[in-house]
Amino acid sequence: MADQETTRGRKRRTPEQASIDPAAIQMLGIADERGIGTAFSRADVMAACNIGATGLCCSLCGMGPCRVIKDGQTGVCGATVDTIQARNFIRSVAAGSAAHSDHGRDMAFTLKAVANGEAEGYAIKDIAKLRTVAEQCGIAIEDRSPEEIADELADLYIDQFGQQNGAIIPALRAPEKRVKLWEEQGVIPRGVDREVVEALHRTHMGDDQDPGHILHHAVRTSLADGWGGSMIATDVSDILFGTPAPLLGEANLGVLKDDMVNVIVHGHEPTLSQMVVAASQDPEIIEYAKAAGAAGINLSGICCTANEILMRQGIPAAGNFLQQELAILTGSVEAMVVDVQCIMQALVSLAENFHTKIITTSPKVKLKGATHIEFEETHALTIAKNILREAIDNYANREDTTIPDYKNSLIPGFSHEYINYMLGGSYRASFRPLNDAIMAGRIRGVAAIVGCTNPRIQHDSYHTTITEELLKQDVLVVETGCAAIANAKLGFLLGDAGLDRVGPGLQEVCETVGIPPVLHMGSCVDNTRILTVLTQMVDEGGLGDDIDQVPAVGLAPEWMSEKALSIATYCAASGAYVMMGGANPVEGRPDKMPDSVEVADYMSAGWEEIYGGKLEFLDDPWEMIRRTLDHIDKKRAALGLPEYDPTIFGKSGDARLIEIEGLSLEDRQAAIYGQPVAT
Ligand code: SF4
Ligand code: MSK
Repeated sequence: MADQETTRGRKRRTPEQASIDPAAIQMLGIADERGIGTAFSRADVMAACNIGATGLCCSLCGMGPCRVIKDGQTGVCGATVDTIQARNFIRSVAAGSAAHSDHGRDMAFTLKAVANGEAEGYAIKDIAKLRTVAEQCGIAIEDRSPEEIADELADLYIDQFGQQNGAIIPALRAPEKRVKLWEEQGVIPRGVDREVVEALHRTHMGDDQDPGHILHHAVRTSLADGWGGSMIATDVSDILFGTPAPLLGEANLGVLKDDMVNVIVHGHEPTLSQMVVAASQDPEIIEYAKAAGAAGINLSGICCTANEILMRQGIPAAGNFLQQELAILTGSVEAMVVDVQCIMQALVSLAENFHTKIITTSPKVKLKGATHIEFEETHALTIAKNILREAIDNYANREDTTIPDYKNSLIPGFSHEYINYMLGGSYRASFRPLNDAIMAGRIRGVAAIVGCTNPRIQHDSYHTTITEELLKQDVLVVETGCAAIANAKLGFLLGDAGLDRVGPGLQEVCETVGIPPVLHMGSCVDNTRILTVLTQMVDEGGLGDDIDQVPAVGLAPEWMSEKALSIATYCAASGAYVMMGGANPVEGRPDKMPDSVEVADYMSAGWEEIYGGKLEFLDDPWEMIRRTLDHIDKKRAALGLPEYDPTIFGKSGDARLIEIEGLSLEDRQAAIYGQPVAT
């Protein structure tokens, strides 16, 4: 763990205190030697504001900003601490929901362009998913071309953003009981944009000032993300670029290559990055790179763009959020091509120390000092090739490089469709085996470990500590975002590697089905895949009739973005117990300001009473582990499932085969079936 006392004292942490990743540690050492700042060093010297960190500061109007730091104190307008905290929270949820959903909107417009032959280089890759999703949305599919179906689906999806009344269609995929609960509570999103706009309206000075009422709309705004914008983003990405299935990939800075032109794509939207992948395989571009003296083009990703192309094409991930600057520090990156979200402004000034070009591509995102090559679907492939030519031209400017010799293999690509198929096979695809394993206690429960990395927490340490311990406790782990990349670097996402560190029951399941104990399910928007898995587990039967009854927990141990707050809220409103690491953004000090914990209490006990799910913030990974297991065991007991007992499993799978290997055929049969098999 990081030396928190040292951090609070605003002294610098050592690289080993700042990260547990050896590649990151090596690069942080180089940054220190060269006197180059990174997010890690800036976090050390920039102490977090205690008032802002607990949501006690309001800057919504010109009478403030007001800092409410004593019990009973109000803002100039009379706003109380709980109102100020709730308003700050919903604004973050609205921003997170907007970011995810705008991504989904852009994907829907791309689908429309592809359906009408107006998007150069794209095609509909997964026609089966197109038909499934269209049918779910009530669109006729028989005797229609994929383009006709896609055109109608795109229109329907685009309408979900501007819809004014009713319910957004993807939200109706939730379990029946959950949809009914949302309807009763009045939180079914009417339209994605409407909920985000209303969140901003309600928090304008002089509007909604009842914290419970504000948080009610925070739920609706977040559901517009998880069961709306993000779900649309995932659907369309699968339709256009293919639904992920397991393949072999690599992660960490060691994927960069000394003798090749290194291009890193960073951000979130797969539209451009998929075209850069296609362009990098174009013989003309490869020849151009060779003519520049390189062995070829080496493409890799950072953040969720990495996840998008890793799980579909096996393009390696150079790292997660906190490694964006470290990649440039290797001196080996010719171009970092960024689109939207999680892009640090510091990249431009950091890159000035090297030859790296920072290329912005989104009409929504420009960085002062960066090269802007705007992306347009109409000639996407041409633009992608132009970007790669810029990078290749920059190869001649490369000087000394230090590429850490650390990378690990992984198997990403566990879409919910693939998990379904993998568990049941082509002809009886089903979640039955997973439900049965949970019901028997072979798998104790499921944990979704997701979200960012944050320089205020030792990089990757909470993700990996929690994952390692839960696996030992027979908890199946599913992951997305930067958490997945953190654990990939640890080797848990690779077939049978790491199974020796996994509980006996889970080990049996992994060996029998042939899966890693940690399933990589994609990027931040793909948290919707986890919602779908939970829904399908409920539909399968045996684990209750709604998501809140499934022995499952969601964790974002190193979160930092507003998107993470939106994800956490929609997961809690969907029935999940969600724990976030680090400081609670809506909780002051109970000893000094009892009123300053009311909002946090409401999001925990209050939401649990209404939605069966709750949201808590904890700064101790071991407490998160303890509460995860406690919650899973309580849910098991409520379902009447046998108490978790690791001693009764581990007698099948590979372990059993090894044990009986030396026995005669008869003895083997007796060991397996209890008696020799009659012939
Ligand atoms: Fe202060 Fe009220 Fe204005 Fe907020 S809205 S800044 S609490 S006066
Ligand atoms: S990229 S939102 S740091 S997961 Fe999705 Fe990673 Fe968090 Fe960005």
